[in-house]
Amino acid sequence: MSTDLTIEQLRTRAADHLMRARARTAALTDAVDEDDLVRQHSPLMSPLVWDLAHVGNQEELWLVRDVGRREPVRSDIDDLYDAFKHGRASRPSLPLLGPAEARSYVREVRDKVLDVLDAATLEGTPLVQDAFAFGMVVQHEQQHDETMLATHQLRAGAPVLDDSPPPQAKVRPSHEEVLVPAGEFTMGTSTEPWALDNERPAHPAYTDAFFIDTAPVTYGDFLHFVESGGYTQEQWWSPAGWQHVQEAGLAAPQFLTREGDHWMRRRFGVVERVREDEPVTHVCFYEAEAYAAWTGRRLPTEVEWEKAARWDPATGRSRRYPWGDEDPGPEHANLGQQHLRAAPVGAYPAGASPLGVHQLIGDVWEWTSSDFMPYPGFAVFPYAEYSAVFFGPEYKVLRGGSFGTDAVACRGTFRNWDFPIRRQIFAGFRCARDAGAEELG
Ligand code: AVJ
Ligand code: FE
Repeated sequence: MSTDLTIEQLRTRAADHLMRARARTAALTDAVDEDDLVRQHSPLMSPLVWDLAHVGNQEELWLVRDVGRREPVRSDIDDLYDAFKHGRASRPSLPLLGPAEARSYVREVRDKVLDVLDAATLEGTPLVQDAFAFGMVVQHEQQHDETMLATHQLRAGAPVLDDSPPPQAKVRPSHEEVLVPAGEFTMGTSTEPWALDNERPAHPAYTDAFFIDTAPVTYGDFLHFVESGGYTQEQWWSPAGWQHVQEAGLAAPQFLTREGDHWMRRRFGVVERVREDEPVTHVCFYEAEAYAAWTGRRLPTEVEWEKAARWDPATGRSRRYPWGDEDPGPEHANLGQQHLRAAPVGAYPAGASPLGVHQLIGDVWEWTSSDFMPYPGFAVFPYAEYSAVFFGPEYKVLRGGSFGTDAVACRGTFRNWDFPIRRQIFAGFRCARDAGAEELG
């Protein structure tokens, strides 16, 4: 999204994004029968029908009531769809709207929102400036679409989603790792109109020199660690990680099983051989950390990740994306649920950063070693429950988006976070290491 759109272009842009998000929500919820919509597929996830009405309720709160100053559509259900009032595990026992009611609710809200959008000035207050509130609601719906996609992955039963293969590898990235020199760069943003509060403001950030992998760690790489007994060797694990791997009985990435002499993977209902050159997916932070230690390396910090993704050594500027300032296209990155898996390493040479780091955007969310903390100068906007209440050491930052992340909810500055034990999300990682003095010449 560029800032120099006219008000009418902005209105069209917001309407297009609303429509695209809703088409995806509809596809994810129409793909299964009513029983599957109301059922809980995992205690970690809401029933799909909760996500559906929750998306509509957030849209009603922000766009119908707040921006539009219209009468509520259904204030009686606000409490049911407040994520802070009821944890995911308890949601199936709530008196939720049924599938037909939820569908008509989101339709009614959307009709009103399109009226509000037609009439909105889209300037004047920070909430409507550059159609921010519409952008925020679109991102919220796309984030829940990714969450619903994770529910689909957890769901038992026959495949129901379109599964088109990702592009093949076109190149082998020429180095396993690249050197990022010491120095400051600009992290975060003060200009990206739809950036969320935790991405702001732009500020100088310093790193020492470090090496970072040119590609995410693949299944082939990771399974060497598994097969060498890594999950039973305490020395690779942090104390918290070692405790977790034992308590949870982890032995391999989620959804993998050993069959004879090869590994099989269940992926959206399809059971297939693991692809060695595909980024490892569905590992928790502790598994990522242990693998990195086994190779004598570590996870990148969040600052290192963003510097590798955005810093342009030729100009000293930070780009919007690794490839430049253009919005993501299909040649740059595997985003938007176009494919139901990460693409093999080397599939997106056009998306590489100036330093030659590939696939930072799309494919898999990448665990960083950093806690989710506010940037210097952070200000809550427009509500504390998006980011601020989550700041602290319990959450680790993930970067870059996955094949299930829509481009509108994925920027070079975008920050995601989760508990270090979570692995139902589409998460992998890449490794980094300090640059020793001898390598700096
Ligand atoms: C930013 C992905 C961690 O799903 O919990 C959805 C996004 N916030 N509804 C989440 C979100 C409120 C959030 N993450
Ligand atoms: Fe939400």
